[in-house]
Amino acid sequence: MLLMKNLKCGNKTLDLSRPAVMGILNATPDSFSDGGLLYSAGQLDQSKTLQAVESMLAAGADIIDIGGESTRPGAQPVSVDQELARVIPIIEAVASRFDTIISVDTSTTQVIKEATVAGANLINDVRALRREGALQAAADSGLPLCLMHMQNQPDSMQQSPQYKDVVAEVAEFLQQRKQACVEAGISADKIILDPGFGFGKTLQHNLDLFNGLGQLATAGHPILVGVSRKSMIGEMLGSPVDDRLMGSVTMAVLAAQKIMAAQGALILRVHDVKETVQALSVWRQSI
Ligand code: 7PM
Repeated sequence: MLLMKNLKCGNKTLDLSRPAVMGILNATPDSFSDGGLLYSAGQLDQSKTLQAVESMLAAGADIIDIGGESTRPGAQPVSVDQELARVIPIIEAVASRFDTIISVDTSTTQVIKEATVAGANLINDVRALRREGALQAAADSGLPLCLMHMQNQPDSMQQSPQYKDVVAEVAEFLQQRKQACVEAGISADKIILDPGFGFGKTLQHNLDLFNGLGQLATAGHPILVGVSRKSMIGEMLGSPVDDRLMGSVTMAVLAAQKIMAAQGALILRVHDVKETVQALSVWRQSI
């Protein structure tokens, strides 16, 4: 397949001739590393939220990923209404104030539909559009989408993840979901693939997948990598979630190197935009 250097995201275009950075905006009160940061007195604080977006954009983020469902193991499930109430006003506020690509981190059909109207430019689904109606809603949106691999469900995925060949199985799953998208009328050049680091994987599975990134990229789709502050880094360093910055940035640069060697395109989903952008800038100028 032809190498894609630009990704059309609604009325915006994402330059993928170099690694793109997706900054995480967490609209949940309970995420594992930054949940509740944007809350005041139990309510999402609009001015804190817009400030967080502004600072990620100033630091060089290409995309802002807005999510209202915590996929943390054991997290409280959110109702559709709750998820809508968390993300739609933020998408509207960000779309009206900033010229950036807005990604919506959701698996919920109604959220996909309303987010598209509110101004989202990309759909990021950790369940790879497997919920009822999600595939059709994504197809109707006309937006690009990220399909992520997850073994089991968030509440059980870390109990005892098992694979015979993790790289082959994840690649096969993503290929099948891509096929389902194409059959639903979504053009292949709108599809981003993501191995889903930490979603039903042991440290060894995550490392095998990380080393297999080049293989995954050979399908010709942009690859999204989310390792920022995850427990795989915590396990390697023996460090808690507030002490994983250097490990996260190191893995971001290594992912860039691997994807470049495979002539692929990369999107990095990160909490620490400034540090990641700086590291990538130094990496790019030194190669
Ligand atoms: C608990 C577990 C809390 C995992 C939060 C997370 C990804 C994503 C997330 C990813 C794509 C986090 C994750 N991770 N979307 N959404 N890829 N495409 O660390 O790796 O933010 S949530």
